[in-house]
Amino acid sequence: MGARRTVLLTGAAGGVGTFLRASLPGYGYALRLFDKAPIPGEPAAVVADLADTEALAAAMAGVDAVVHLAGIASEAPFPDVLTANIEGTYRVYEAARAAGVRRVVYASSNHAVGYTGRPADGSLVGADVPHRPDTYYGLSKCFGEDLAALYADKHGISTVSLRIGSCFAEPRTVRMLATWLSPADCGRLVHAAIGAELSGHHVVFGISANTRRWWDLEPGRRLLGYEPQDDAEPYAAKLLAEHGELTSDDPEFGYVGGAFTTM
Ligand code: 15L
Repeated sequence: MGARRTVLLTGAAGGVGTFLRASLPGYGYALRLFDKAPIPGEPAAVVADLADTEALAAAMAGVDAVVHLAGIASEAPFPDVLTANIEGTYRVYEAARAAGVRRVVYASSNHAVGYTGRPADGSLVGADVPHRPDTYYGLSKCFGEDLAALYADKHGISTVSLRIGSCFAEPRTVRMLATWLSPADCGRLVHAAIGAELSGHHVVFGISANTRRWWDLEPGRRLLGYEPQDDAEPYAAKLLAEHGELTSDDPEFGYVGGAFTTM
């Protein structure tokens, strides 16, 4: 890799994409932006669908890594999820393979394992739990992780799949006091995932160092050197005054995927 690495950001107009457009240049990356929607203030961004093979191939040429964020970010009818997330992710990997790109950072989601229950003994949920999608959306993230494994084994493209919790400017719900990924920690995590010296496919949770977390951050530390700096706890008093503590029979408390398990 050259001194200034070029990173393709798919879904660059979205929520996480917007945070990363702000943070990644600070780590020294040159960003190439791709989204089906125009991005205000970014005239050089490629405005195209992932189904536009030529546009995707051109955007992929010469990049050092891809951060694949594009797709539907919540539950949706299966045909929509199929096109945007399942076919879309396949198209990204095919384009990466054809262009000789060796590293993908894949925006997976906690919803790939959303039906995983909170351990009764207070232990942490590891990144190695089996897939238990809570929605078609979560199922598409399981597919993406398995596709990443296939392209690692067959084509030598290494992927770090980030099972992102709740990446917003601030935690919005009581559940997010545990699942929040701050924008700054998101930048730290993606930077660590782009640069990590590893091969194969690896999965880590993407959350901040939240006092109330119950998903294991250790694999991210060990594999990537990801050291989150933020904690949702300063937002607890306000959110709890508004909503109260979660009860143990509430899916927001009991399942990794929270309310997605009831959608
Ligand atoms: C996700 O995967 C979604 O993209 C996001 O909108 C949040 O709902 C988040 O999960 C979450 O679990 O809070």
